[in-house]
Amino acid sequence: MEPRLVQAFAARGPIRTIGVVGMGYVGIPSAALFADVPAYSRVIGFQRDSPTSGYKIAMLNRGECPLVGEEPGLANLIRKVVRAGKFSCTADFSRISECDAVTLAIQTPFRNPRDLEPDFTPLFSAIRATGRHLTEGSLVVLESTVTPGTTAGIAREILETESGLVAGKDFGLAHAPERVMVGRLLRNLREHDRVVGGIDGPSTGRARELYLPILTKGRVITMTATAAEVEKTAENTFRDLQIAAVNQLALYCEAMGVNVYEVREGIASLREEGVTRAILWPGAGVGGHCLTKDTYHLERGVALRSADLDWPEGEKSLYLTARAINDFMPHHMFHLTESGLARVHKSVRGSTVAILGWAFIANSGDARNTPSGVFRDLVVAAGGEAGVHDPWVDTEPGVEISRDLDAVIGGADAVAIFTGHREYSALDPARLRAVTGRVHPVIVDGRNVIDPDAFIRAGWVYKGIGRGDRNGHAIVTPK
Ligand code: SAJ
Repeated sequence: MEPRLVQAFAARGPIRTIGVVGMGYVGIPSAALFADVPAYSRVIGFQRDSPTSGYKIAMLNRGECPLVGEEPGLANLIRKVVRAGKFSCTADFSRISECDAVTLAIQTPFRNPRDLEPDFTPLFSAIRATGRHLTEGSLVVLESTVTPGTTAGIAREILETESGLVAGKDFGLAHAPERVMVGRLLRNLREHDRVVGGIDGPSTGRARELYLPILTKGRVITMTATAAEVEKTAENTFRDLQIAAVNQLALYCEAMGVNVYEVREGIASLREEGVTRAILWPGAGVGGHCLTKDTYHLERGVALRSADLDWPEGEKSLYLTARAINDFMPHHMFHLTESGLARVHKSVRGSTVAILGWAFIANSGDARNTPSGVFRDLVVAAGGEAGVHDPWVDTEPGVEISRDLDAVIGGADAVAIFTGHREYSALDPARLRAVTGRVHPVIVDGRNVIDPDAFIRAGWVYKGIGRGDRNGHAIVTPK
């Protein structure tokens, strides 16, 4: 006798109508790709008609893309599927009842950047709205990054309570984490392997059936729902760990008078099969909305099962230590600035510090959880003046960001490079020193984008992350 859920899927027949809840940077390209699959007859995008996002409904129904920034191919694909009548958007969640499968891609931001508690409210209300209109034989897939245990736990409970149906018997439930990068959404969704985990075998199989048609190069990797949640949070935890490992090495190299980039080149040269070292790059800190939170999701997931965890007595989680090291880097940039100013008998108090780069990542306008913000707060708290330059970021609430480099550097006692924007790799040391109007201005390189010797020769006091070989240099007064 086939399990009840297999029978329910069979009675429903192949997936034809798909619901995508959350018209954001994941939901929109997903919906467009599903709608472009001939085997799928219709895709309905569900979006709350809220003051901040309701406008997307009308835009999408006109075949327009509401996402800002360059997303190759996306605008044309949306226009194509809307004109073909295969994709439409609505705020009417009762139409979930028409869907054979429903995916939810709702942001899980922090309540506030300090307390690292994720705000699941938007996601849970979307799950509730989905449950209210769920029908027998359908499939629900969570795509948001969540704490391991959420899909098979609270999400399942909400869906069952709202629908009166039983997960694993009347409807399928799975987790399929997104791993897209802004600027390459369609490519990532088509080409990245897709992790898919159901609460049971039939749910996994049905979710695999859902995603397979949109993959061009990627394959589907199946596992349980909780394993898929662990995989997603761990893939970013491991990246954060790799960055922390090289940041720690940079701090050690500074203390031992060594150039971390020479050391890094040697380590990276080990490329033989099985002995490769995936050494990344030290820097002024780790920002963004992935690496700054996913470790805490993973830690929260295991904390819920701590009774079953075997762990060395008194030892802190390696992953939380990595977070602490990466979060220390903007503080280290502040210490380098202080020691640079001290060499010319100045302190941060009463000094002007120019911050070059507000975005958390090079050549981007994305400033979410930027380390530059931590540094700016430290300068202001110490009684300094902070100016910010960034050629990519438009606006930031409460922060004045200038696109005029000379205006920000003019009168600066110190300049701190926080983001590796391409505009900062060709700075002219002599000209910039003249712009500061200082005899020995301080430059602190947080992304290894300038030539220390060129700036030292031009009369700057140089400090760089990982540059133990230069940070104590003799001060030169150009002729
Ligand atoms: N960073 C370093 N050193 C490095 C790499 C990054 O300090 O060697 C810093 C960056 O300056 C930035 C932060 O870490 O402040 C994050 O950089 P990132 O390149 O990891 O960019 P994210 O945060 O957009 O990470 C995303 C993630 N993708 C998803 O979650 C879908 C991550 O899993 C990807 O590995 C990463 O993009 C990527 O590889 O591009």
